[in-house]
Formats: sequence, structure tokens, C-alpha cells
Amino acid sequence: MAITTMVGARIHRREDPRLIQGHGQYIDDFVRPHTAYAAVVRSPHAHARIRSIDVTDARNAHGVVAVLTAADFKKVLAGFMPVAPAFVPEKKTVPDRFPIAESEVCFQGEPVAVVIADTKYHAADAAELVMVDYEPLPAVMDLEKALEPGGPKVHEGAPDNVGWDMTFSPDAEAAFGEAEVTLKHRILQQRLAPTPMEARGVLAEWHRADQTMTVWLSSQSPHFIRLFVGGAMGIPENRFRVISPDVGGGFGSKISPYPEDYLVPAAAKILGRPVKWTETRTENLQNATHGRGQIFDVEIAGNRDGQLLGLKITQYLDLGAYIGTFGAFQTCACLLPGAYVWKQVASRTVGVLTNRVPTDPYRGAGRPEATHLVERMVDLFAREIGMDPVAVRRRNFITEFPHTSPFGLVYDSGNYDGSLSRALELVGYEQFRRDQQEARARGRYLGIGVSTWIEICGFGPSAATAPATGGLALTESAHVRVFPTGSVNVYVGTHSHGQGHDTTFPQIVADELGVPYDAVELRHGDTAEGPAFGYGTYGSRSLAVGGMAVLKASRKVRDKAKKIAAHLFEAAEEDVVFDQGHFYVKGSPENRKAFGEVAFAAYGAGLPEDVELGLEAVAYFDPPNFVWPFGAHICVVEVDPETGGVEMLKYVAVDDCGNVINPMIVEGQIQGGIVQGIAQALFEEVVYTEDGTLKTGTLLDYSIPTANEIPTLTLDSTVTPTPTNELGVKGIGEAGTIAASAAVINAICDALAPLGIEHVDMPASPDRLWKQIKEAKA
Ligand code: MCN
Repeated sequence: MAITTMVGARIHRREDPRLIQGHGQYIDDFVRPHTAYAAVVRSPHAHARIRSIDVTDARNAHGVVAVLTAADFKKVLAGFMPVAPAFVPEKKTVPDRFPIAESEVCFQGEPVAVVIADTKYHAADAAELVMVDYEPLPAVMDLEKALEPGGPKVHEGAPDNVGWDMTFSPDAEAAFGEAEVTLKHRILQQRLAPTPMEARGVLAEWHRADQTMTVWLSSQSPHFIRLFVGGAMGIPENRFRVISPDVGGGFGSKISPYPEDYLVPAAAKILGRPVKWTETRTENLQNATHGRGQIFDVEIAGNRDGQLLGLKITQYLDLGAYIGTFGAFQTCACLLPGAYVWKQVASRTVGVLTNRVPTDPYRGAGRPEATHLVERMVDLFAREIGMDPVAVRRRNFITEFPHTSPFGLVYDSGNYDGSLSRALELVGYEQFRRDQQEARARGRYLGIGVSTWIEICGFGPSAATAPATGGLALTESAHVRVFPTGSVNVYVGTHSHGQGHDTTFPQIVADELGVPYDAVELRHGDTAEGPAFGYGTYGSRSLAVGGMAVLKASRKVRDKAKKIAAHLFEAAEEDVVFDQGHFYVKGSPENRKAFGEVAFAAYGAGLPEDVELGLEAVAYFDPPNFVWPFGAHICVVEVDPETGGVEMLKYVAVDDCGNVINPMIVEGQIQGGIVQGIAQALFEEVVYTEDGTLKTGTLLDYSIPTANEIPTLTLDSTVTPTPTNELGVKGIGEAGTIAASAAVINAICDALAPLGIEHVDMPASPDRLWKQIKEAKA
């Protein structure tokens, strides 16, 4: 057994020096000889009929190579953009989506033509000359009005605006019938724009001679793009190479294929020369999929002694104009029970079409929504029965594991009171409550908010995920390749775009093989390298699933090296000991062979007949369950009743993701996640006008917080390993975002309790709070 040295080490991300010194290679850094540049002509209307498209002027403009419309693309693209069938009823009434509109546009920004020119400036100028004759149609923007029969439709001629309407657990009537207290609330989740630092981009090159395609694009899941786009173009996987190089963040918005991912390779094939398209920031805010955008009607039932009994929700989810490829993963039913024991939990989800850009996963996807609503409802319930919100949580925590939730999912391990107790200690809860009383007496509005979050992640076990994706199980792959002098390359199917895999995965391999950490290199993002298929990075799965594939492949390599060492020692394999990168025969530790020596022998002559030459192995890992991290976040705020301004005084987070490979990277992930949760709670919102025009199309209008708006975060952890995988690890990439909004809003509602304000929706911006405070005082 190797002695652990690198796993658990707090080491800096090895990818950072390169990236912060400007040596990163993002899509816009790539050019191929003779490249032409694409500009996409987009609908200015949320909903319109296309009467005609006149491309004459554009085609004659300086530098223009071609102007392509749907009819041209139909010659090289077959089929429609994919939708994972999870939860989508077979008899869905939503039209399939072709990457470019032909006769009707259904959201502002939908592509209608592509101009290709010798420079991106000529392409952009000529795009303005494409004359599209639109006949505007009414835009459906309001979720409730969209469901009214007889109203306008998102797609002309469609019978309704419903993408799905499903009930997960039919009723909670018994729990509500016996409860002493029931409460009803409406909780909103505003639309958010994922806003990665690097917008999207695609460069495609068609090699006519050997009929192969190479596509560079900014993606979290290059193998999915190869599967979908290669499939639509009729190009087999071994002739379709996708390279997703350095990616400047994705936050979920770069999982699914986009129209340009099809249109640019198709244009390259039509024109027989490389074509490149780089998204502008406004295009990204307008056309990259959004997240959230939901209305929840929630009912909670319980007893006056604090016992929780029932939870009932209806989720109205703004799908946008089409169902996003993974849009159904935003339904939040599976996480509704949170950290608590309930008698019954019932959930209905209605996917509502609107004339907006589609929604799809955004960091947390469904889980921040579930956490926000259950944590808000627990606070509202506590207030109703006059009990401390911490006491209500403790009264109802799940304490025995494995625990089967009302939806039949099995929580692997947990110690919910452990993380809460530590967080309360760090924030000084008792003292705060005393200070709060004094402050209130002096007219100051201080509040504290708790969020005892849990999460389902590590997507996922094949049995659960294959039906949801339409057959593709979300397992993960790794290929460990040891070179003759002992250096190691690891190829994985996950994709790192800020999560630090280049550092953490080699930490695992260094321990398993006992080789120096610096001798191990991670490679990912190129479908021409490594295992046949990779499943990408999302759902905080890379370590718990992909890291396990890396561990398995490393073990295969180590086992083979042991066989070779036994041969070199002329000893029986069971007598050979592997210890910190060295082999020796039991009882003779002084006569050792380093892993590198054995690697060299693996490529030499004279190996036994049953040992194949070489030292490399591929492994796939199919987890037996999801993993269930958890934690407690506590936020302390002061609200200024005159301005509605919120000052965050403290933010404490105690999280538990089981064993940790690199605590520094985990803390970085939690910090970034919390900032996105705070951003939702206080600042960000995608806003459209009533006729469907995006108002937040620049970063001046879509207000992302800077470091100035974020308080110092106090982080700590508990460690409850999962039994689901041998590393004992759970995911952490989304935890902060899942937890934070509830802690912040609970704190604001606590601060404003003396005014009788029960609930505040997000973003809790000064104007929204000021109005609520003014009304409450009146
Ligand atoms: N880790 C660890 N020990 C653990 C858990 C994780 O050392 N017990 C390490 C992992 O080895 C990995 C990192 O923490 O280096 C995150 O691992 P994991 O929780 O497996 O999450 P993923 O790598 O699958 O990342 C996905 C997750 C998601 S879903 C979104 S969205 C997200 C996020 O990660 N988008 C990000 N973090 C992001 N960070 C950046 N900078 N940019 C994004 O776009």
C-alpha cells in the first residue's frame, strides 16, 4: 500500500502561472491558414414570421465569401438539436429545433443567416446588409399568461405553451391533514446569465482530402459535441475531432451544443475552408443559455413543537423558446426534502415555453432552487411557530445513513448537525442573537440567516442516468500511460475549465504509482486523445466519477508493474511489495526497484509470455450511487431601512465533501460558488421588456458583483467520507452556489422581521427592499 503523500496536500494549481501570464490558448487564439470569419445575423424580434431574406447586398459587400441561410445548411445538416428525454413526455408539443430559423423566429437573437468574409470586421459589416422581412407576432413572456388557454403561442400553430407537466409524488394530503400549522408562499427564482469570462467561439476545418473535420470550440463536454454535431453532419466519430482547449469558465452554459457549433462546421464543409466565429459579450448575454427563471408555489406543514411533516411544490420553469438539451435537469424535485425527515413530499413541475432564449443548467441546476425554497420555508415555518430556525433544523435533521428520501434516492452519508454546530460556533450565534436584540432596540436592522444545504452530485450511476439522457450512461473514463523512463500522461473524459483537475488528478496518480507529482501530466479536451468516450464536466462529477476512473486505471498499471517487478526479482508476484513508488521482495526492503526502472523494463525484452509489453491502462468507472455533500452556511447582514442597502457583515461556511484531494482547490471552488450565490441573492437578473427585448445585454446592465461587494468568507469543513467510492470523495464544484442564496435571503428576512416583512425575492436589490420597507412601515 502506498503511503499517501499528495492526496490531501494543499498545493497551488499548476495551471495558474501559465494562465495568469497570458499563455493560455483560448478559442480566439487559434487560427488556421486561409481562415474565413463568420458573423451571425440574428432576429431582433422575440417572435416573428420570416417573410423573406434578401442577401444580395451582403453577398456583394467587400470581402464577403458567402451568405448562408437555412436552405443552405439543410444540405449538410440532418436532424435537430438534441433534447435529453429526461422527464419530457413522449407526446411533447414543442417543435424540434434546427440550428437556424427558416420561417419563424421565436426569441431575440435566434440565428437567421450566417455571413462569411475574409475578416471578422467585413463579416460584421455585411451582416448588417442582410435584409430580413419580418412580420412581428405577439411575444409570450409571462409564465402564467403563457398557460392561459386561448392566448398567443410561442410557436405559431402549437396547441399550447407547455413543454412538460409532471407530477413526481402525487400528494401530501395525509401530512397536511394531520398538521397543526400549514403555510403557503410563492418564491421566485429570477433568470440568470452564466457569464463565463470567455464567451463562446468555434473554429472548424474540413480536410477535404481525407474527409475529416476538426473543430475547436469552448466546451465543457467535447465528446458530446462530437456525438451530436458529427451525427448531424453524418461524419463518423473517428473522422470528427473536437478540441476544447483552455476554456475560460462555463458554469454549465457550455455543456449543450449551440446553433453555432453546427453552423460553423457546416459552413467550413460547404466552403471548403476553415471558418471561425467568436461570440461577442452581448451575443453571450443574449444567446448563451440562461439558468433559473422559475416560479414556485410552496406549501409546508408541521407541528407546533417544530416537527416538519409535509412539503408540496409546483414549479413553473421558464424553458424559453425550446427545451434546452439538458433543460429538464433544472427540475428540482429530487432535492426538495433537503436535510430533513418528512412524512410526505409532493412535487409537480411545469415546463413553460416563452419567447426567450432557452434555459439549461447553470451552476447547481435545480439544486440551488430546491435549497432556496426548502430553507426559506423552514425559516418561515419557524417564525410562524415562534421557534428558533436553528432549533427547527436540528429537530428534523436526517441522522441515520444511508437514508432513503421520499423520492427513493439514497443519501450516502452525512453529519448535518456537525457542520451546523461548527458554523454556529464560528459565527457566534448566541452572542449575535443578544447583540441583535440590543441593535433592534436602537433601530438597527441586523439579521442572521442559516442554510443547511445538501446536494446530489457525482452524475452519475448508469442505471439512473442512462434513461434520463436517452441511453448514454454518465460514467467516466481515464487512460494512464507510463512512458519508458517513468513519466506519466493521464487522459480523461472530464474537462477542466477552472476546477483545477490538472493539479488534483495528478495528485491521485502520484500516490497510486508512487511517482513524483511533477512526473504526471493531465491531458483532456481533445477527442483524438485518450479513451473512446468522455462524458465531460458538470454536476460536480469530475472527481467522484472521473477521479475514480483515474484511480482504477492507475491501479491496473500498478498491478501490471508488480507483475513485471516479480519477473525482475525472479520472485512470486504475491511476494512482491509495493511501497511509495518502489518494489521489493518481502523481507528484503533494501533491494528495491523504483517504479521508473520497472517502467523501463516494461518496454524491454524478455518479459514473461503472459505479460504484454508496455505500461498503460484504460478504465471506466460507473458509480453505484450519486454522492451527497452537505454543509451549513450562515450569513449576517445589516439592512439600511432608509436606502434598502444590504451590508454583509459575516459569511461563514462549513462544508463537507468527504475526503479532500486538495483543500486549497476545494476552498477556491466553494468561494467562487458562494460569490455566484450571493450574486443571485443581491445583484443579478436577466431582464426583458414585455415585447421580448433583452434589457441586460451588456455588463453595465447585468450587474455582476466585484470583489468590493463580497465580504471576507470564513471557511471551515467537516469530513464525512462517502461509502460510494473508494476515494471517499464527494463533489464540491457547485456547493457554494447551492447554499448561499438561502443564507443571504434568510438573513435579510430576519433583519426585517420587526417590520413584519416575511419574504423577499431575489435579487434583494436596494430598490426592491426600499419599496418593501416603505410599504411595511406604511
Ligand atoms: N475536489 C477535491 N476534493 C473533493 C472534491 C473536489 O479536491 N472532495 C477538487 C477536484 O479534484 C476538482 C475540484 O475540486 O479539482 C472540483 O471537483 P468536483 O466537485 O468534482 O467538480 P467538477 O470538477 O466536476 O466541476 C464541476 C463544477 C460545476 S458543475 C460547475 S457549473 C462549475 C464548477 O465546477 N463551473 C466552474 N466550478 C467552476 N469553477 C470555475 N473556475 N469555472 C467554472 O466554469
